[in-house]
Amino acid sequence: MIRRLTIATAAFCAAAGVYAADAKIGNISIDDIWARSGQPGQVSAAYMEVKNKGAADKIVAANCDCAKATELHDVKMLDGAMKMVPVTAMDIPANGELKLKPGAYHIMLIGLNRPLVAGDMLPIKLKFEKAGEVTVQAKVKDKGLPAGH
Ligand SMILES: [Cu+2]
Repeated sequence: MIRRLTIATAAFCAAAGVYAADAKIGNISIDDIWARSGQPGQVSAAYMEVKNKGAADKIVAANCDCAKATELHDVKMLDGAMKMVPVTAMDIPANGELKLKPGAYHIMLIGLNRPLVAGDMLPIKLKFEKAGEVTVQAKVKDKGLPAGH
């Protein structure tokens, strides 16, 4: 009976999206993790919200076995056009948050080796400078890649 109650409570919390972060490591929690759908040979991008309850940290690397290369990218205005630029790290302020979103920081998946289909959960390994490594599950959404993603 207690076990059944626990499961019901967990399901409620997950549905309400109140308590449970999608992933957690140390003082860092990660939510709203998603990636764009795509076909083999194409590129995709992943986005998420990173919240930090501790000292400043950084995302220093990401890796997905779904792609030939996984890079950290930012989007900047260059010569009047939005262009992606690779970065070596994404800063997460102390007691603050970092949002990876379209038109800003994103994780670039280059050269997909399999189709990414809406509804799939895609594992992506993140490496934080201080907090260490954690694998998150990105939900694939049926959104193509716009210019200046
Ligand atoms: Cu990019």
